[in-house]
Amino acid sequence: MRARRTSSGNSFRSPRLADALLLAAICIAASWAGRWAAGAPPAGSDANAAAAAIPAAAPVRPNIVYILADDLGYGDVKCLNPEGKIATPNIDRLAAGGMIFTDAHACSSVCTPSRYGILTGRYNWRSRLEKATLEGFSPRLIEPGRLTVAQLLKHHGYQTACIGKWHLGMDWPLKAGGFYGRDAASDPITEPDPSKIDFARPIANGPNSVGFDYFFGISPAADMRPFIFIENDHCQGLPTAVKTFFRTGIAEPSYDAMNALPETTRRAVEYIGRNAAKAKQGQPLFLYFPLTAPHTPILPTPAFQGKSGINAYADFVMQLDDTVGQVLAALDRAGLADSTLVVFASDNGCSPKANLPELAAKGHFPSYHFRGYKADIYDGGHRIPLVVRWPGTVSRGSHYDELTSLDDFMATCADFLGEKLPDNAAEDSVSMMPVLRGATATQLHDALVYHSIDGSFSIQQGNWKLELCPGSGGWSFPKPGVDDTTKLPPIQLYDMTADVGERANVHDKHPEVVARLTKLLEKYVADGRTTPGPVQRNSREIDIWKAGKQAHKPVTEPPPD
Ligand SMILES: [Ca+2]
Repeated sequence: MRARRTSSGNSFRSPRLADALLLAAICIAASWAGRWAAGAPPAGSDANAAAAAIPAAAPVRPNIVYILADDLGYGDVKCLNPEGKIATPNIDRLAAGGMIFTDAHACSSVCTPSRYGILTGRYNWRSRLEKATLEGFSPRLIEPGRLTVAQLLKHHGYQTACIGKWHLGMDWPLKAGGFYGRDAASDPITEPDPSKIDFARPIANGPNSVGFDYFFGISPAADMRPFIFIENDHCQGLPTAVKTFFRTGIAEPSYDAMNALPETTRRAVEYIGRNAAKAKQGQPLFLYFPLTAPHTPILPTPAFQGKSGINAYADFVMQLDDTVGQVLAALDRAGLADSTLVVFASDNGCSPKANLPELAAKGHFPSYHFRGYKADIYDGGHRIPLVVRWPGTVSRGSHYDELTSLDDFMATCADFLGEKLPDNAAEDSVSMMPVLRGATATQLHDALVYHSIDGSFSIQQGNWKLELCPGSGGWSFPKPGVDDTTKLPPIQLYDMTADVGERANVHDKHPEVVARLTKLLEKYVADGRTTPGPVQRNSREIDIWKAGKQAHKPVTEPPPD
């Protein structure tokens, strides 16, 4: 049941012919994109073979609630880390009612790229974002014409909403006319002068433009300007104040970051209640609920302050768990629990901002026994908690222990809808339906690719994990630009079965594995996809060695913080 490629596409063709074929593929794809945008009924296409490989089943349309924590570690939930010291009864209850994934990964170890992967089913590094994340005023990241899972579901009659932290960019109107950075092709984290932005005019190309009927939340991470709530395409008020919530920036005067999680939770609960009747009458709901916690600013409300007996981060995780409980209770009240697919995941690993020494002093380890944290190429960066509850489909108390990607969500939805995705959509997404239906010996992926904050690449196939950088690729030791890595090998190879903590770099003992995985990664990049299907074009030129080479130099100057 592995997703396998059936042809390499461009290895034997002349460049001109390859370009012509690509152009033809793009034209077909554009035609498909137009049909989706116009809301035309789905029709046959070349199959997404990942979905085609799945045994046929009658299409279903469950309600979907996707709760995405922000920077929650694998070891922060008790159901994955029994030795954890933070009580997470609601997430544990969700897991007990469904399936827990013990080897699930975000495609990246930071926020923006992981979200791109979840909503598009395409590896983040194929987008224009070479590294790092977007900021609050960054232009939209999801490419025009690219199909998202929200559009897919909307096309099948879903009510769709995004409530919470967007962090995928949107186009901000300028007082002088036009939009900031609409045509910016690079350097997406360069900030504009906020005084030039017209906050009273509609924002373009936000969540509403990629399939969400309704949006309420914030543009960037909870500690990034502008500190202001946005409803659909309008700011709620004007950011005439300056406030500090971990970082300093312009703010709407009444905005309080401590209120971000309670307010979005309240709105999510309201949304479920308000739309339950329509959901029961044939318009299922898709609520994408990306939380603002436990990302910085770590601001638990007074009701949770001190509750963990550990530190503020642990209190904040308890509040996050309570949010999960409120959503589950809303589904119960609305009579939707039995007809709803609930996903709980995190976009990347725990951040060192959680105050790791304080947590360790109480015996709590947010990355469990994995190496590293948020931003890193090590598993602590991208191996995340994933729980799926779907009564009647997913067995209670089940688990899946093979590699899974959050990017698999879109192909999974297409599969249970009975939809065949266009060739230029969800290129790296594999349906999880066989596993969800109980075939837990199924191996969904031949290999997975990971990406760190500095743009370093890693690929894992079976027990072997290859990292194309000398250090962490993120914030842990050896940190690029901070720690001298010149005495380290330029690459790392770990045996994740014998050495799950990624301590013994065995690249020199297994050159054949290094060569095989490198070749596979190069093929994945060149093909523009990892699922079977016609070659697709990446949104930028990709050099899998660039970040690692940059990190493998003597440190000559202090890095930016
Ligand atoms: Ca995050």
